Amino acid sequence: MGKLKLIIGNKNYSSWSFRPWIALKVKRIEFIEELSPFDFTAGNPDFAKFSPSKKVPVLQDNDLTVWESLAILEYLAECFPEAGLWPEDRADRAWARAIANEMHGGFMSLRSECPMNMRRAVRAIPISEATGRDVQRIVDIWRECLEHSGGPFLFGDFTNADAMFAPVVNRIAVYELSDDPDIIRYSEAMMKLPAWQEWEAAGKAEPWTVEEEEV
Ligand SMILES: N[C@@H](CCC(=O)N[C@@H](CS)C(=O)NCC(=O)O)C(=O)O
Repeated sequence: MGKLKLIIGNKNYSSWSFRPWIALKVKRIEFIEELSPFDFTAGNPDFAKFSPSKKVPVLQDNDLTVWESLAILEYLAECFPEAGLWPEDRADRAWARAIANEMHGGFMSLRSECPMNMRRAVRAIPISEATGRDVQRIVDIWRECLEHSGGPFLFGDFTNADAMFAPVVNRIAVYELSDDPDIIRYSEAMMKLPAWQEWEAAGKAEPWTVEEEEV
């Protein structure tokens, strides 16, 4: 294995890029980062040069290209078994994978109504019933995991499950979607991570504004 390179989009908005990035940082896995900003109206033609899906994130390991955030997290877990990217216990591991997949394929309403935005001032907005149901399901998932593990992260230590939900932590905070004390405690633990702080500061300092993402 050579030096890993992670190609990401705008830190302020690219929720899918945030997932493998925060996992790599929290687990102190060395990697080179390359940011290729996206432009929603025209798309970024550069993405086609390195990404089979023309989307970010993409992980390059020498000649190997891995795309799709969850596939990247799985690859990292295989390459770095000592990092504990999935829980050690087999049942917990299955559970963590189930909720990571639920996140990857679901919560469309929340994702489209409340885009991740690291620099957004905290302000509630009216949300649809469908988004309310998405939030309730996420609250239930997190509470069940935290009750079982005791926290501070979903399965005790930080795992890929937390990485997959990291952008939702931002959405719940900036759109004021939950005042449940367990959810606030978990969100604070996530947002206090030095890796989180590093990403957020970089996102806030970016020059690009994507109107479609400003709700
Ligand atoms: N299912 C993909 C989603 C990737 C994705 O939608 N990435 C967005 C940025 S957050 C993107 O590249 N958008 C550019 C475009 O659609 O042109 C994953 O998990 O990585």
